[in-house]
Amino acid sequence: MKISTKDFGSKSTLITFENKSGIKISFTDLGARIVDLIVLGKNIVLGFESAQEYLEKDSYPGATIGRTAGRIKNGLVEISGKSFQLNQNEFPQALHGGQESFDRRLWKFDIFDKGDVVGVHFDLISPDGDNGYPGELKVRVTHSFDENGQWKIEYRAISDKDTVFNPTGHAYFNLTGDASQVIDNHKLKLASSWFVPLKDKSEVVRGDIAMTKGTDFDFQSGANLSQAFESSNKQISLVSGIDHPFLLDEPGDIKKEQARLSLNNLSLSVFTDRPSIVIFTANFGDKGTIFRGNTEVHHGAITLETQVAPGSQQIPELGDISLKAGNLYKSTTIYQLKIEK
Ligand code: FUC
Repeated sequence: MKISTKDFGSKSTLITFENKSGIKISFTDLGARIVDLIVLGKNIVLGFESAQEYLEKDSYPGATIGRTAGRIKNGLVEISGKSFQLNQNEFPQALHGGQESFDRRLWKFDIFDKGDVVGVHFDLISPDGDNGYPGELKVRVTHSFDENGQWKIEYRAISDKDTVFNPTGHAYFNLTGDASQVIDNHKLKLASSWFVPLKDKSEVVRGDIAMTKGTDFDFQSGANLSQAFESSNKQISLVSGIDHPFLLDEPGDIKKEQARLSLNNLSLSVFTDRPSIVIFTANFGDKGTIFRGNTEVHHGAITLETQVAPGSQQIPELGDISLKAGNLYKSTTIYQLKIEK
């Protein structure tokens, strides 16, 4: 495995690993994020060419999202019987941990080399009261990569006060390697019979859970994403694509393939111990962000964000995002690349 580092601007570093098959993956300490995933000559994650571009254009692509992924209605959480007001950066909601959050911070990093597996630990101390969240939270996100094309993300955190924590990774994938290509012919397979409907354009949850069966949210036996993009389903038109949490039928088993995204001979499988995957099909309309010279089209990428589904304040069945003082938070997600010969 080859390891290299270079200056990525704004005091950040780009760390690149290359395995024997020639697959390259790179990360930066700005946002503890993935920047590149280059396979078969294509860079299949959306990314920019400098830290400054992330800070100026959009700091979510590829980033570690925290403290809590997704939207929290009115930015209000109850923790051990007390109510806390979080930063309402998408007023009145709190989105992805509030303003200037994990995705915009410079994390400490430490590269390791175990031969067939290499990786980088990213560490951050989120102070007590950060964007309204109680407790000083020490977070470690470890990205590793191996000779078999496995990219693994491990999250660890500990707080000195009772708090909430529900991080995710926000990589946008486009298996053509080009954000100007719509992903409608990417095939998605997803082990989920249930999704969480949204209330309205505010994108907070409606309060119920719905079956995917018989709807265009059903990807259980695998279907092209055009199934959703051409759909007249009201939940899909509401956000002009998919921007919904899917609940996994058999959560908690890291050995089970929960999702698979594929195009031609390339596939990406998702393994996780989280109970849900939020899928966002980059419903950006004609916003046209430029990623490495390519102007992103509507539906120019897809995220597969593993987490507890946002909305657990309204729908407790979605899971528990509380983290008790002194308890260790642990979770793992794996993205496995496969090239069919
Ligand atoms: C996703 C979506 C949101 C938002 C953000 C950038 O996680 O759920 O709607 O647009 O990313």
